[in-house]
Amino acid sequence: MKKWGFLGLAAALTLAACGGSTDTASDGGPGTSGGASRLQTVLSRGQLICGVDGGIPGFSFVDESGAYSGLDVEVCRAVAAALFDDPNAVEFRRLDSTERFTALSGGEVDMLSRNTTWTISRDTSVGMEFAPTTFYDGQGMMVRVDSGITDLEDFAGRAVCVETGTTTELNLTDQMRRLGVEFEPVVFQDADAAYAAYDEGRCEGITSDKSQLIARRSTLPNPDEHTLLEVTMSKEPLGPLTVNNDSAWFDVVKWVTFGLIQAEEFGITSENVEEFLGSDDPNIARFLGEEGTLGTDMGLPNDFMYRVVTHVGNYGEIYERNLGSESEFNLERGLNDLWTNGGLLYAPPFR
Ligand SMILES: N[C@@H](CCC(=O)N[C@@H](CS)C(=O)NCC(=O)O)C(=O)O
Repeated sequence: MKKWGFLGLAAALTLAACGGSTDTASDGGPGTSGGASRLQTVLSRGQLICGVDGGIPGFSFVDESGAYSGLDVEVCRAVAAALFDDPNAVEFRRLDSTERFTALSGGEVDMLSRNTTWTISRDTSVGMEFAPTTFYDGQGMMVRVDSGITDLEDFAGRAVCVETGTTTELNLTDQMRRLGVEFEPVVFQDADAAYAAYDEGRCEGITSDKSQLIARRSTLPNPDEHTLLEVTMSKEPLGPLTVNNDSAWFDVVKWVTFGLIQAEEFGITSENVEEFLGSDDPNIARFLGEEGTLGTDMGLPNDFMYRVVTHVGNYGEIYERNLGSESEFNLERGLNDLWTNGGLLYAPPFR
């Protein structure tokens, strides 16, 4: 653990961890700037390499048997299903918050699906391409129920555990500066160490995306002893991403993700997808690859979304399984509902 006693140093280190431009060498191809796209690399390898966190139940979690689960994991499986008709044709690589972007830009992974917030600097100077948001989140603060802490001002002179290389660290600094609260940031690169330190009482609060706090609370020895403050410090749109300058590959990840949302809007699920085959609705016929060339135009089989829905289901099924009513978290859809239900999930036309 590194402990920085004052904000200036912590902020400078944060910028070093999060900033910096990355040369994202493109290998080109149709829709890219020269050579073959990553899409060809992945197809010839016969397997997708997907960067995940692996420590956040509900999003990406690896159990003792080595099995991966969670919404982020299922997005990787959806891409593998589209490419290979096999949701298990994925190798998962666990990446911490600091190493995730270099792993992607260095080609160690094909994509990230790792609770990563879409920000302008990551999209531009860091050299990433963000696919559609799969979870609209916001930053929260967890404290012990018996701490008496009810708002951020109560942190004057108190310690907050936070992970480096994250938007979390930057937002915390901004918020506290705005409020004029002199708190003590206790900075970690490793999430397990951060939560262990919080649990041991070395910090009176721990801050992260609310989804992660809820998920991580479930892994603490006494979850009921911890609560989230009624405060949202930021917007954290989380979703998958690829590197810049390879639109052929980016398009695949982007449109598979949109496809999960569109399948839910059409009411197509893993249970009923067969009933939609031969549909008289040209939108559905195109979506499932029975008409048109939407898949082949992207370098995929034309029925790529049929494959995805058959193996993985639609966005709503993924959500309910991992975060919603069929999970231990029972999180309401809220912003993560379809636009037709008052949420923010909206896919452009498949035509
Ligand atoms: N969404 C934020 C935070 C992402 C992040 O890495 N958060 C840390 C916690 S602050 C994390 O996921 N740690 C892994 C874990 O909790 O297992 C970002 O993209 O910077």
